[in-house]
Amino acid sequence: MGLPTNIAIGSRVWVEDSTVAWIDGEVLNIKNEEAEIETSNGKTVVANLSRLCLMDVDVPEDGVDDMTTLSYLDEPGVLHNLATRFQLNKIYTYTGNVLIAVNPFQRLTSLCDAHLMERYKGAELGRMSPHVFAIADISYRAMIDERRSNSILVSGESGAGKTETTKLIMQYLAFLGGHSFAEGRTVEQQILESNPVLEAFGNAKTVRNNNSSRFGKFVEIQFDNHGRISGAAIRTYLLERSRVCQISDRERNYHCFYLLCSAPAEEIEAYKLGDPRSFHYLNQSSCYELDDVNDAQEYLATRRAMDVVGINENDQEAIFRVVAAILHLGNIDFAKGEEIDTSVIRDERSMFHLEMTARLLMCESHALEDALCKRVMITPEEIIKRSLDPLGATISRDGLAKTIYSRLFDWLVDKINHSIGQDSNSRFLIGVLDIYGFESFKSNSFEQFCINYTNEKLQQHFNQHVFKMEQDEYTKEGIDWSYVNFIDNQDILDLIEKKPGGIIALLDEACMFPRSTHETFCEKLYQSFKSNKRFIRPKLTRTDFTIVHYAGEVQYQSEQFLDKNKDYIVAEHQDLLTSSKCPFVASLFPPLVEETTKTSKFSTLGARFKLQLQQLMDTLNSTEPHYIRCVKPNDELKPLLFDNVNVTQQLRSGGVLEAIRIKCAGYPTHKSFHEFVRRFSILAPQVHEEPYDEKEVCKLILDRVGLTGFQVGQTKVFLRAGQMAELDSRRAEALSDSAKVIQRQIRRHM
Ligand code: AD9
Ligand code: MG
Repeated sequence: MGLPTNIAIGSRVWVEDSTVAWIDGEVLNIKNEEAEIETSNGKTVVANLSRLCLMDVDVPEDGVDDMTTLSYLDEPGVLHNLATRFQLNKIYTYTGNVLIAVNPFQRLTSLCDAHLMERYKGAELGRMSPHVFAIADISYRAMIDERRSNSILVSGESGAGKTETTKLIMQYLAFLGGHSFAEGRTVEQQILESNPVLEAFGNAKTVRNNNSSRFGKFVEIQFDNHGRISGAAIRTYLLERSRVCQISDRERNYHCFYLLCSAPAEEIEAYKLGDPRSFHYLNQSSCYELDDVNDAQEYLATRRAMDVVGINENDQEAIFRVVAAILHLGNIDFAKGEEIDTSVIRDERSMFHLEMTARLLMCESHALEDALCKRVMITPEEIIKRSLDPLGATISRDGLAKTIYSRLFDWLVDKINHSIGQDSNSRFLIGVLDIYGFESFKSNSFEQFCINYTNEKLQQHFNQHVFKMEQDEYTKEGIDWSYVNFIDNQDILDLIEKKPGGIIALLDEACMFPRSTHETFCEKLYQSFKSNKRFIRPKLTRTDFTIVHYAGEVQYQSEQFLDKNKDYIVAEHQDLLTSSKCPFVASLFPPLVEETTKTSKFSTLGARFKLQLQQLMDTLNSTEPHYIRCVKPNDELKPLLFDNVNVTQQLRSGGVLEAIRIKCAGYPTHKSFHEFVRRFSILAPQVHEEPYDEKEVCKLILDRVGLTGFQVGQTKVFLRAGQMAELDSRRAEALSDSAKVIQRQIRRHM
């Protein structure tokens, strides 16, 4: 925040504004703690001094490539710099080693062509304009030179451009480490073509992004001793399962369903498909087509990409047959049976879809009907076949659809991994992480909880890294950093993942007790975290809870937490599909071994996710990380529109400002001796006398001004927060004094 002591009448300042986040203005008057400011849009506003930030008037008109060179590293300074550059199509900006990428929402061909890759190759960071290629290049160089693994972590909210950025990184790495003269399918081609395949099955249109990834992804690219790509491993996280059978208006289901409905006529005929409007899983939303996307062409492109990644013709046929089966499955409706609490297939039409589903999955239609409408209960005395009512049968149907789809997705990932191949001899890799950013909606469920948990983990990793980089710089410059405090988010992570006693552990416990409900679960949370300052019990509800995340408060609705956390497959569904005559379908449902039945009974998604996340963190911790923060300039998905308020929110939740806070806890301003002298020599006029030692001059100036707490390193001056502002205001005074002197002299000579 601002530094009241340095703000005087005439100062150029930033003042908070509800429409543009920060607006610039000039201080007209100061009374007590209140300043009167004339803003650049012609208004006069009054604001408390502590709410103002000084403006750096020395920033070049087209902004700076690296924001750490800004004299005032604060929110308005950062925002203004990004906005200025964005209007000039400069979408990339560094904050130290972190690259900030603002989504242009238009193809900027000059920013991603092959010639450009050539120019970034081996270029020193900072010689070329900021770019994703530069980050990929330093990662690659670091891997070769230091013989250690690197990782690039891409984050940002939905639609911010993570996936597009990830693809650019992969293209660049394929360019550097590719086998340019190789014949046939190369590893790098397979890696690149895995993207369209995974997108067809794991991406969907949402209100935030027409091509939203509904899963997290970590791609590990392996290199041989010559720095050539030798293998890859793709790990995916938490595919959104509910989308398969439930979509909101203006959104779509996974792309593959629409692609298949636009397939060539033979396939449509064989699978009895046709108009997507006739399928329940698609017609819950009125959106079927995407602007600028031709589903028929995409279908063929996906099939070609499948060829490249090594999915054979037979498997491709089976995959799309299963996709078709899911559409038919969704059209099976149930009606009340003759006996109470039973259900039957509703009508002829549903019967047709039941038969189609059975035919496509290659199982008996009677068996399918039973699996949907009945449950076997095993009691110590007897085995009872119980019927489900129509609602129960519908839930059972949707459960089956979700299970089949998520197994299909996992199969694809496994297949791609197998086909690309792992290089077990590879000693270094570059990992690229494309994972969902922090989410806070009106209603937040288990998915948001897991996503935000992920972001807490990554934020901690980021903070520690930024802090360590700062420390390294201090050590290099030989300055003392022992009293720089560092506060991280370990307390939130403890709240979530501590075992025993954390939220995930309590949820697992609740899932194990048959009598628990979301009410009892919440009650338990309220009791356990009564005095935890990261946990809030919201008023007016008995089933919500709020976590104070690093990026802000999120209120979670616990209704579906228990259900969504339970990771089981209904035994009837399992038996049905294990015995499918289609080897592909059967392979999606390998028979359960006794041992796994026992453990899987108590396996929960939360616990599994926690483990996956820990493995990811272990991998990341063994690499040298690089960060890219993607920013979405507006919610309309339009080019050239930069919404300050929206971006500020993202900078806050993306941890960019958090990193700045860490910097500010130490010495936020690092100025080379030369720069420092150039800017402040006016504060010690005698410095022009010989001998001229820049370091000594810097000390002299700092002495003169009477600052304390700063440090002078080997090549730079390190200033504490606010000291740059102090120096600047002294400089302004000195300049105005000397102007007065000159004026006086001029007057005297007139
Ligand atoms: V989500 O969390 O998966 O919903 P992402 O992955 O962050 O999201 P994505 O990369 O899919 O966003 O980008 C969204 C859209 O923005 C793309 O479909 C493009 O239309 C657009 N985009 C993003 N980055 C670029 C770019 N560098 N150049 C041009 C871009 N367009
Ligand atoms: Mg994405």
